[in-house]
Amino acid sequence: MGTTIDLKKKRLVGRKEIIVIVAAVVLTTAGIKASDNFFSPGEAKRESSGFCPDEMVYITSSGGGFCIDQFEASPGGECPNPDPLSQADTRANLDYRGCLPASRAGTLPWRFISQDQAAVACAKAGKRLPTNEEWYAAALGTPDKKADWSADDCQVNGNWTAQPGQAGSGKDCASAAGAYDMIGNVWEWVEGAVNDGSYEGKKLPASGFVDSTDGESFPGLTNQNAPNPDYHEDYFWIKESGLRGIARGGYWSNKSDAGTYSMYIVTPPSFVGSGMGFRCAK
Ligand SMILES: [Ca+2]
Ligand SMILES: [Ca+2]
Repeated sequence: MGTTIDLKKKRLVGRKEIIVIVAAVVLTTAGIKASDNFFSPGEAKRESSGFCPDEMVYITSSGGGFCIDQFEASPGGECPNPDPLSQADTRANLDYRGCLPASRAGTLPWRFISQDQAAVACAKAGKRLPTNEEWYAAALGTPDKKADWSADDCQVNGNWTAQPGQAGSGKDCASAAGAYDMIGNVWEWVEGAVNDGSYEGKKLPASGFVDSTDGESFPGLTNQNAPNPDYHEDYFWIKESGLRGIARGGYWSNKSDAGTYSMYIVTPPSFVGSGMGFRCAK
């Protein structure tokens, strides 16, 4: 059986744009659509330089790759409340048509925003909250020190000049993909909720130090006795009754408990707080 694939591309590089023209895609193999081919992981990776908007970084994933904000989200320039200090401030921002979340170094993270409101904020920018797995993939490679935090490290011990600090303050707090502050500064809402201790039918372990993952970016095992250095001493908090939102990474005061494996599944999706923020994906 013959397969003919004729894929010609030209790149036109403008000021900030890379326009990829797929001149011809001819697939004669039954069952393979052109879109499947174009967005296969390898293909998407080759296009990564032009794949994501400037304020996002590209994450390789088995699902085909995606973009995530490089920084914790902050209220964009048109927002009436650049530093929300209450849920009412957040409501006013979301109700203002021109107010979109931004991803920029040197801005304060948008706090006092619930998980549900964070999803709205991302949608206004044509984005969405990252899934739990996407957030974890984007955080991989972030250096996670267990002591002696400096101003260049992730903020987990009040080690920047302000709490929370401006996004990107710690020059060494970047993941392998180049996303900043995935550990510390503010917790970050991700998509999804846990009901009575279970996520999509799977019972999650009790609160404790992380001892493994379950292959889906949740802890598979935890222990109540000792931090595990192989999991960067990260801690998993969960309330095993009721509906709980999911936040990741820790905040400015969690010390070594914070990290890429750390999760906070304690508050309902409606919760807002001073140490809880978000970032968007698309
Ligand atoms: Ca963070
Ligand atoms: Ca840690």
